[in-house]
Amino acid sequence: MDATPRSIRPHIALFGRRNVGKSSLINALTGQKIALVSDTPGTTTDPVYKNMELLPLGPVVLIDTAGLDDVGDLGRLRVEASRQVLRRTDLALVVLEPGPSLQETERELLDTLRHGRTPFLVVVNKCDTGEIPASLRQELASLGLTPIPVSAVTGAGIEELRARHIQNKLKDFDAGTILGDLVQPGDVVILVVPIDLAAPKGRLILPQVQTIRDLLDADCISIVAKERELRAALDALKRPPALVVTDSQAFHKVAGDVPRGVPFTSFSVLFARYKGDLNAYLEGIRSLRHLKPGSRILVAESCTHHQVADDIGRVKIPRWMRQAYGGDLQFEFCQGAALPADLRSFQLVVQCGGCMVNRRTVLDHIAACQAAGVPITNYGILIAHLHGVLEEAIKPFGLTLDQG
Ligand SMILES: Nc1nc2c(ncn2[C@@H]2O[C@H](COP(=O)(O)OP(=O)(O)OP(=O)(O)O)[C@@H](O)[C@H]2O)c(=O)[nH]1
Ligand SMILES: [Mg+2]
Repeated sequence: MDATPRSIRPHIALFGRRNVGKSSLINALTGQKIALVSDTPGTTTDPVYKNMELLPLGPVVLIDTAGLDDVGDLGRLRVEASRQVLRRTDLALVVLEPGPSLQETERELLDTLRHGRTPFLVVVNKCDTGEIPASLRQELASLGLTPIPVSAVTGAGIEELRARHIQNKLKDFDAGTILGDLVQPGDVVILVVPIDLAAPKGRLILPQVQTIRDLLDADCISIVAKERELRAALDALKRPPALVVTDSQAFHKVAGDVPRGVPFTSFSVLFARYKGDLNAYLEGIRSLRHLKPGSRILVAESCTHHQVADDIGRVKIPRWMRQAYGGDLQFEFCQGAALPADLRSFQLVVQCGGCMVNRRTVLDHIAACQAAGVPITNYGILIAHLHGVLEEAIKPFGLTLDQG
């Protein structure tokens, strides 16, 4: 908890053929020997994530990947893993060598990037061995691209790449605000945090900490109280708070104590909005009425956490869903940052909160579901709905479950 969470750092990934110097470039950019370098093609086999302070930008995640031209059965798996990284990247660095022309895999990658939305830069490494050939420059120019010459070995161009090009490309990167758009400077916001057996010892969980930080950034005052002290907290104020945010579990109790006219919502709704797309998730909730016996539901967990006896995704959600919509629902589970390639056989995807992955990853899942015509919602929104509190919790956003 000491460092900026990885999930809100911009993810910068390097892609290119084997041996072009991707790992060397990571080392040159950070000034540290963090990635393994050798002249044997295929040195990097799995994506390597590294939290870094990339000055002057600040905290980022740098991702080294395996070469896109790897061959053989294993090679193909590595290429697929590199492609998956692209789907959660906020800035892609395409690394080339000063050869006469682009190679097949490089053309394909540039084609994908030019037609997608991920910002990218084209970097030609090893410029100590010679200038960028005019033919390569022309080929790139015909695609509307200007290469940035660098040398990971001599350090030429590295400062320019880091301080100017990467900085420029990421200047619009926005980790977003959790509730900064709902409050005014000086507002008092009450956060209701139950401390029960499930609460981790000696600390708060990341969403609670992030919300407090977000309120400080918005020049607001946060009051943190357990549900039992909420009334006393309200009594201590001269005027009603601008907003009350509660853990979903305590929603009913809190609803009884919040004065009329004071908007209140849950952390799960705030984070569904912040990490995903609240409107898409509400569409998923509206689709629940179409569930039938035998409907297949995919529960997507982004991290491979240790399974506990009463696991939310594996145990509680299926149990509550079967209670609400019938015992014949079929549940499947997937883990990791990627969804299965074919989603069409599912009637619903339930995405976890994604607290360990970046927003780009979650938005990629939403886009994949929408492309397959499969509704998607997330844990927090579904649980709020199953507990009958969603309608109330989305009111501060001017939303209702009826619309759409
Ligand atoms: N002359 C020169 N050699 C370089 C430069 N950058 C990397 N190399 C050399 O190129 C070789 C490959 O470097 P890596 O950084 O391992 O390349 P990679 O793209 O990570 O390779 P894979 O992990 O195999 O895909 C090593 O021998 C490096 O020393 C450079 O700027 N100039
Ligand atoms: Mg490498």
